[in-house]
Amino acid sequence: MKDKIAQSFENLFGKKPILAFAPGRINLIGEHTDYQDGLVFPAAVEQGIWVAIQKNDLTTSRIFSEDFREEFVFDINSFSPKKGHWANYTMGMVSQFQQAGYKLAGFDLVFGGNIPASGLSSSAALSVAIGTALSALFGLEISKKSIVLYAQKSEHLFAGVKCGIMDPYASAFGKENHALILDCRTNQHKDVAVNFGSHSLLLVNSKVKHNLADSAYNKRRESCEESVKILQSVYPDATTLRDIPAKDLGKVKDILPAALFSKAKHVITEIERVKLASKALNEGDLTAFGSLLKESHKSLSKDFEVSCAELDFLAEQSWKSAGVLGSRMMGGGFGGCTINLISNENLESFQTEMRTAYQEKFGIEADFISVALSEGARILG
Ligand code: GAF
Repeated sequence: MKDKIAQSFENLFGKKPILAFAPGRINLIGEHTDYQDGLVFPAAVEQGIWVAIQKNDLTTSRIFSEDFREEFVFDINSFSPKKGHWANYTMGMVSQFQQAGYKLAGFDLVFGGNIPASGLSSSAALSVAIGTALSALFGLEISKKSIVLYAQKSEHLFAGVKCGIMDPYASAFGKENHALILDCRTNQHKDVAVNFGSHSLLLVNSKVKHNLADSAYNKRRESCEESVKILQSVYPDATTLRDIPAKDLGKVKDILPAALFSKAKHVITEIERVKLASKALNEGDLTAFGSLLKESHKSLSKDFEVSCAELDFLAEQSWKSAGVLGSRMMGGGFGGCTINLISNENLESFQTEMRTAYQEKFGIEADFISVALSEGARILG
């Protein structure tokens, strides 16, 4: 893919580019906690987005999407988001750099990737790859953390999704064979060596992406914010659900309306599950780790209501399959993938069974994606 993107750039613009890469991510556990200052446990994967870039002595930027086979041109001093357009991720990052006071000149850019499913955060990978590329092109030496924050803000302002920090952070800071426990309050992380021994992680791609996922995502975030406002009458110092102790859930239930309580309960208990999962991994207790995945799914589905029939089916089938320690929906929800922890000797039979069952139920052929935990964003030369 790297060579393809470089070649495509040379064919289009007749010069050699700088190449940047940023990976997609998985998340072991800790879903919908990042925008409530919680804990998450993601990792970067091998697949990602490549960006080829070079200056062009113009005040316009010409960007080409290898996947859409389409060019988009914008004036770097005057542009605005175009609803639903892939160019928003580039324009959004340019806008963030400019707002931070960096002077950019025109550039040409080609990008493309090999992220095999939705839910692995190709948008964050693209934004981080573009930020990494722009920083190198203009010799800006911007810190990874700033690029992460720009990517998050860019997604808010140009794509309209009020995402948390997890996805660009994992894409920027991933480390081979490690996941990262990220504290989304301090934006500090700890690398955690991950070795599942005789077990492996396998993603099952539901191949569905339900409409309105973005607006539903924003609504979930709003409902958490609404809960915090109400809870401030009893917890005056609380700024997010991170500040509500899990042991107080009984009390919280009496304060919040039922619909808000179930959402708040998910976030509060999911943060606890991240702590327990990290402890379980540390102690090599994969059974406990797997049970936490299952609890996480139930909470995301029943309490937070971000699953869908296809994901519920895949997770529930998986719980019944031989050799499976745990399974849950992964990422924002409403489609995408489940993440499964499976004994190596059952990997084959699991896929056969699951493919048949999913096909029979939904008429969709599921994809299976094995994942290797990998390095974060980088310049390739
Ligand atoms: C999406 C968002 F982009 C993340 O910030 C996070 O909230 C995730 O959904 C759910 O955990 O990937």
